[in-house]
Amino acid sequence: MAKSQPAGEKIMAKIVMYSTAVCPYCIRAEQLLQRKGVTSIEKIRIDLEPELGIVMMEKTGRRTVPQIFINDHHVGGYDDMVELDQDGLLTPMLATKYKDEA
Ligand SMILES: N[C@@H](CCC(=O)N[C@@H](CS)C(=O)NCC(=O)O)C(=O)O
Repeated sequence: MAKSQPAGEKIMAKIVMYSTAVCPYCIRAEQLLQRKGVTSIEKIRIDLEPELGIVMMEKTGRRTVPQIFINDHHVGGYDDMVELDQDGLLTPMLATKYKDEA
Protein backbone atom coordinates (compact mmCIF):
# COMPACT_ATOMS: atom_id res chain seq x y z
CA MET A 1 0.00 0.00 0.00
CA ALA A 2 1.19 3.53 -0.78
CA LYS A 3 2.59 5.46 2.15
CA SER A 4 1.44 9.00 2.80
CA GLN A 5 3.88 11.85 3.37
CA PRO A 6 5.48 11.45 6.80
CA ALA A 7 4.39 14.15 9.25
CA GLY A 8 6.77 17.06 9.25
CA GLU A 9 8.47 16.17 5.96
CA LYS A 10 8.45 19.23 3.77
CA ILE A 11 7.51 19.29 0.13
CA MET A 12 10.33 21.11 -1.58
CA ALA A 13 9.95 19.93 -5.13
CA LYS A 14 8.60 21.99 -7.98
CA ILE A 15 5.57 20.37 -9.55
CA VAL A 16 4.26 21.22 -12.97
CA MET A 17 1.15 19.59 -14.37
CA TYR A 18 -0.16 19.94 -17.89
CA SER A 19 -3.94 19.74 -17.62
CA THR A 20 -7.30 20.72 -19.05
CA ALA A 21 -10.51 21.99 -17.43
CA VAL A 22 -12.37 18.70 -17.87
CA CYS A 23 -10.00 15.92 -16.87
CA PRO A 24 -10.83 13.28 -14.24
CA TYR A 25 -7.26 11.95 -14.27
CA CYS A 26 -5.94 15.48 -13.57
CA ILE A 27 -8.25 15.70 -10.54
CA ARG A 28 -7.04 12.30 -9.31
CA ALA A 29 -3.43 13.35 -9.79
CA GLU A 30 -4.00 16.58 -7.89
CA GLN A 31 -5.75 14.71 -5.06
CA LEU A 32 -2.90 12.22 -4.77
CA LEU A 33 -0.37 15.05 -4.62
CA GLN A 34 -2.45 16.86 -2.01
CA ARG A 35 -2.62 13.69 0.10
CA LYS A 36 1.17 13.64 -0.05
CA GLY A 37 1.24 17.19 1.35
CA VAL A 38 1.62 19.18 -1.85
CA THR A 39 0.05 22.63 -1.63
CA SER A 40 1.34 24.19 -4.82
CA ILE A 41 1.07 22.85 -8.35
CA GLU A 42 1.94 24.93 -11.38
CA LYS A 43 -0.77 24.07 -13.87
CA ILE A 44 -0.38 24.55 -17.57
CA ARG A 45 -3.84 24.59 -19.13
CA ILE A 46 -3.43 23.30 -22.64
CA ASP A 47 -7.13 23.81 -23.38
CA LEU A 48 -6.61 27.54 -22.80
CA GLU A 49 -3.19 27.66 -24.46
CA PRO A 50 -3.13 25.03 -27.22
CA GLU A 51 0.40 25.99 -28.27
CA LEU A 52 1.57 24.71 -24.88
CA GLY A 53 -0.13 21.40 -25.70
CA ILE A 54 2.27 21.12 -28.62
CA VAL A 55 5.19 21.83 -26.26
CA MET A 56 3.82 19.11 -23.94
CA MET A 57 3.67 16.58 -26.79
CA GLU A 58 7.20 17.48 -27.90
CA LYS A 59 8.57 17.14 -24.36
CA THR A 60 6.73 13.95 -23.40
CA GLY A 61 5.77 12.18 -26.61
CA ARG A 62 2.27 11.90 -25.17
CA ARG A 63 -1.01 13.59 -25.96
CA THR A 64 -3.09 12.81 -22.85
CA VAL A 65 -3.34 14.91 -19.72
CA PRO A 66 -2.20 15.05 -17.04
CA GLN A 67 1.51 15.08 -17.77
CA ILE A 68 3.36 15.66 -14.55
CA PHE A 69 6.87 17.00 -14.02
CA ILE A 70 8.58 16.89 -10.63
CA ASN A 71 11.72 19.02 -10.50
CA ASP A 72 11.71 19.11 -14.32
CA HIS A 73 11.71 15.29 -14.42
CA HIS A 74 8.87 13.84 -16.49
CA VAL A 75 6.96 11.48 -14.24
CA GLY A 76 4.23 10.69 -16.77
CA GLY A 77 0.48 10.62 -16.23
CA TYR A 78 -1.66 9.77 -13.20
CA ASP A 79 -1.14 6.00 -13.50
CA ASP A 80 2.62 6.47 -13.71
CA MET A 81 2.59 8.61 -10.59
CA VAL A 82 0.54 5.99 -8.69
CA GLU A 83 3.09 3.36 -9.72
CA LEU A 84 5.92 5.57 -8.53
CA ASP A 85 4.14 5.98 -5.20
CA GLN A 86 3.59 2.24 -4.87
CA ASP A 87 7.30 1.73 -5.49
CA GLY A 88 8.04 4.18 -2.65
CA LEU A 89 9.73 6.66 -4.98
CA LEU A 90 7.22 9.52 -5.02
CA THR A 91 7.67 10.69 -1.40
CA PRO A 92 11.46 11.15 -1.63
CA MET A 93 11.08 12.83 -4.99
CA LEU A 94 8.63 15.34 -3.51
CA ALA A 95 11.00 16.01 -0.61
CA THR A 96 13.87 16.86 -2.97
CA LYS A 97 14.60 20.55 -3.27
CA TYR A 98 14.23 22.01 -6.73
CA LYS A 99 17.47 23.19 -8.28
CA ASP A 100 17.05 25.41 -11.26
CA GLU A 101 19.61 24.15 -13.76
CA ALA A 102 18.94 27.01 -16.16
N1 LIG B 1 -3.49 6.59 -18.20
C1 LIG B 1 -3.55 8.01 -18.33
C2 LIG B 1 -4.96 8.42 -18.78
C3 LIG B 1 -5.05 9.89 -19.10
C4 LIG B 1 -6.29 10.24 -19.88
O1 LIG B 1 -6.97 9.38 -20.49
N2 LIG B 1 -6.59 11.53 -19.88
C5 LIG B 1 -7.71 12.05 -20.60
C6 LIG B 1 -8.29 13.24 -19.85
S1 LIG B 1 -8.77 12.83 -18.19
C7 LIG B 1 -7.24 12.54 -21.94
O2 LIG B 1 -6.23 13.18 -22.06
N3 LIG B 1 -8.02 12.23 -22.99
C8 LIG B 1 -7.74 12.71 -24.31
C9 LIG B 1 -7.24 11.65 -25.23
O3 LIG B 1 -7.28 10.46 -24.89
O4 LIG B 1 -6.82 12.02 -26.34
C10 LIG B 1 -3.17 8.65 -16.98
O5 LIG B 1 -3.21 7.92 -15.98
O6 LIG B 1 -2.79 9.81 -16.94
